Amino acid sequence: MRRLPNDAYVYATYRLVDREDKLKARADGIAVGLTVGSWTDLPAAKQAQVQKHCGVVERMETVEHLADGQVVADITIGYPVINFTPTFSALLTTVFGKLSMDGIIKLIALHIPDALRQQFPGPKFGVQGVRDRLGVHDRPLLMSIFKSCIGNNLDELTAHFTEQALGGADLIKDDEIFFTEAYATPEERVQAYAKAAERTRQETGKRVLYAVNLTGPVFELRERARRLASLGAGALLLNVYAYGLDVLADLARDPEVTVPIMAHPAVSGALYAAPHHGISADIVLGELLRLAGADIVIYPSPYGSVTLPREEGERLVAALRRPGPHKPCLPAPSAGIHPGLVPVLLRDFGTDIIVNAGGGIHGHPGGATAGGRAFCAAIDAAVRGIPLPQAAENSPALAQALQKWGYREA
Ligand code: 1AE
Repeated sequence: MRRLPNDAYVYATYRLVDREDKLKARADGIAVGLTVGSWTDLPAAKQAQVQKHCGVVERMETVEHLADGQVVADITIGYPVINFTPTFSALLTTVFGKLSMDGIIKLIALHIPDALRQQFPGPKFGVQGVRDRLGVHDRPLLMSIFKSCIGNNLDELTAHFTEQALGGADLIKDDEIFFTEAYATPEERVQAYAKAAERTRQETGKRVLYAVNLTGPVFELRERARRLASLGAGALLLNVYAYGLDVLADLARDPEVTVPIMAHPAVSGALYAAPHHGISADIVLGELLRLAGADIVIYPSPYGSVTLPREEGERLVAALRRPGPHKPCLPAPSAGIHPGLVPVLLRDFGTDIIVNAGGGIHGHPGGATAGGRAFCAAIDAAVRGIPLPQAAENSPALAQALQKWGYREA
């Protein structure tokens, strides 16, 4: 069979377990089975016009010999770009559809050539666009997560918003678990918080963006996203892996969705967390979310309550920033973050990040406003290379936070 040029293929690398003498047949089976063929010979698969759609085995490498005679191996398959439409349903079903159920196998690398990549939306705003909206370019951003939203009425929620805004947060986001509209609809929240944000701006001089949880039936999301943007939402929060990557992509493509989109990682652990199954975290939360158009990507940091190992987090962030046809996204390392962790977050992920905290703000002994101030002091100190205990001498809020949660120096 004649090979197409390299940039005419999507390359997927799988780490799998099999007998070494069976690897070649397994690789051929994947290349043909996920493109033009099946598990058995089909006459149609041999026809000339079909051949340009056939997958190719690019590489096979044994990584480890196991005691039972099997091996761990990496197999790279090239899938012709002409087989795809620019949708995640096409991409994922081809490279890891039924294959994801075929024994011990994990998708560990995915290379998409620019010709296909640029047909996906990518972020509309990216790092620069989000920073421009806030007018903040020289430090990490601070995001505060609403905690205890459910069961509060609009006045109570607005009071919580105001407390967070007064603490100095750049962004305030809904908790991803906030769905009920029994007490206040997203539309009501957006309008009430926009007024509250204007009031706090008079007091602090700081702009704050509210990221509203985009919820409801899937076919109503587009209209709702447009409406929330026009009512004054600062950003949209989307539980991407609950709704689907193509939902995010279609929102990102829509010119009337005029605000940044923040991807929450809810449910994604079911895809990436198993060591020998699923898809690597850097693909799930890095590569695919950027391709689909997330401006901000929330992911577990290496240090807090829900964690992702540091090397995996670094690979994920590299995928959000790698040069290519799409704008880079803002990483938001999250879960169990308190002010004492700010120096290590900056050390590992740089200053183009969002420091994102819920409990670390609301659990501050002085309340949410003091919690925000403690983070602002920690971010300022970390950017200037000042040890946190030294910075705490001038910030009672930071001193209280360090006393409660401790700290880690970079
Ligand atoms: C990785 C997701 C983190 C998240 O969704 C969340 O709500 C964190 O809250 P805290 O900061 O752990 O209280």
